[in-house]
Amino acid sequence: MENVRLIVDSSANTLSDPDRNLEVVPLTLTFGEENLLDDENLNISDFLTKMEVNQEAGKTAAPSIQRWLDALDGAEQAIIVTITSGMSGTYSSALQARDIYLESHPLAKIIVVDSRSAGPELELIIEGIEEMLQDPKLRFADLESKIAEYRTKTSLLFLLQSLRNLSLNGRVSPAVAKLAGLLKINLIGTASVDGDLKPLTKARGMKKALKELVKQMEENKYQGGRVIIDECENLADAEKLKELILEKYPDAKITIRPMRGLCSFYAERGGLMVAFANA
Ligand code: X90
Repeated sequence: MENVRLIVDSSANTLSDPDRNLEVVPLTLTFGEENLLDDENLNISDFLTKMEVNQEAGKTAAPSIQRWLDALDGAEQAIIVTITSGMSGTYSSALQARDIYLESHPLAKIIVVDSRSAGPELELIIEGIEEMLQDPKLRFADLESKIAEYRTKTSLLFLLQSLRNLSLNGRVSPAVAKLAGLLKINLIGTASVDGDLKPLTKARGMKKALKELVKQMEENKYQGGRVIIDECENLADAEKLKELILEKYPDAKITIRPMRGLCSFYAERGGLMVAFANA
């Protein structure tokens, strides 16, 4: 199927790419008076330093409806994939934009997918959709259920060394926020069915934490397919994790990418997010 525009928010850690017909809509990051757009112009390592020296907590905001409308402009068929509605207003602003767009473009077809996840799992979902679109016989009307089915095969795990920004911004429950006070935490967690942060376990030391991630992948029925590891200033551990996965699954297809602004803000320095697909 041709001419389907793919639109994703910047939590997917990806950049707009005309060759993929892919548009990325930025969230906003705020420190004091300063608003930064999470787009290709953002210097992530400056931004991380700014975040660390900043005394007051930063904030983030979902894309405005207008930004979604700009991304939809002129599209006859589009699929929007957003960060989890369980932790952000991004999905809701995309739904509102769709309704407004359809008023002026009544024949347009737009699907909005709530990923119930963040980061690399959004990229996996987009890749899955790109594969579906290769089928010339596929009808747009069948896409929504196909995407829902594909989503049952993708998962997200993450490793966080700090929960500071998540708890200061009220994005985790008070019980989870309590963990943030612990020093040198290596929290391993996953996206819950509702798309909230779900802690699974804590690990002492990075070596154990990486082993634990692989163990959790196995428990989540990983069998050696596609993996995307997103890292926040932690390429070294991302590469170690890749090696550990390849030791057990030599055919695994693994990509490592740097996080963009939104995920860097919440996962913080050292954080890893791992998305994988089951056979
Ligand atoms: O301002 C906004 O609307 C954006 C709020 C986003 C909050 C969550 C970002 C999470 C990023 C942290 C670890 C992964 C947890 C994912 C659970 C679904 C990364």
